[in-house]
Amino acid sequence: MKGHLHPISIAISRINAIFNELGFEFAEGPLIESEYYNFDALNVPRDHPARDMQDTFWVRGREETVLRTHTSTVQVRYMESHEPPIRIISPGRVFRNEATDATHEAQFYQVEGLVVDEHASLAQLKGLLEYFFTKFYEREVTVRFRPGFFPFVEPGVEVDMLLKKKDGSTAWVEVLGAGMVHPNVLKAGGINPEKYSGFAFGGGIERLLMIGAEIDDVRFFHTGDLRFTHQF
Ligand code: 2U9
Repeated sequence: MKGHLHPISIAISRINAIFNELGFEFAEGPLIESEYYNFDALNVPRDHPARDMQDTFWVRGREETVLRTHTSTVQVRYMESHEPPIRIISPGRVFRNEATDATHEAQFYQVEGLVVDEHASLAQLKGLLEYFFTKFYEREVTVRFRPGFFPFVEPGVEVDMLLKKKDGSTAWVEVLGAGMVHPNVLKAGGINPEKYSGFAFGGGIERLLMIGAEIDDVRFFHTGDLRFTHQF
């Protein structure tokens, strides 16, 4: 059998293509990051549990250096060097120091998006996500927001999607986190929060694929078992 792309690589290409058409630019950044870009600039408090050794891989022998826990780092760096309007999409590998099970891996892939403009709104965010999911899953998708808390956004929302399963039943499933970019985060990126607003979203790429293909164990993606990868 001929070799082919890994399902995560296929997903990243498709995500980039959908967002590129909407005027989003692809952005990437380092996997080894400073504590500043990973936490401080994102309004994560000094005493937040996410900074614990149990949740974050700290790089031994280097001060204030981590394996990035989200790709939000890329977005802060981009804001520093670009003026609004900003529209970026940043898929990439992230790391969490936690035990592995069917829904957790110590490394996984995230996709995050960021829009900063004079009148960016939650309504635009909802429309954008509905459009994206409808394209990505190639079926009509409805999205709903529930209140959620993440330090880098205010208000924050948990994003659910109404999905028709293979057996014909429908259910709301949680797919992403999102919200309006916190003014402190805009400021850290050198953007005036009085003039501009922003929205952002983030989620796991394995999770997006697991939901679409009804896969029940995230570890399948990283074992290198060709019987799995060849199904995509
Ligand atoms: C900037 C400002 C805000 C991105 C966001 C989430 C909410 C979120 C999790 C989903 C599952 C991470 O993969 S996960 O563990 N993410 O819930 N992400 S808002 O917010 C940003 C990003 C960049 C400058």
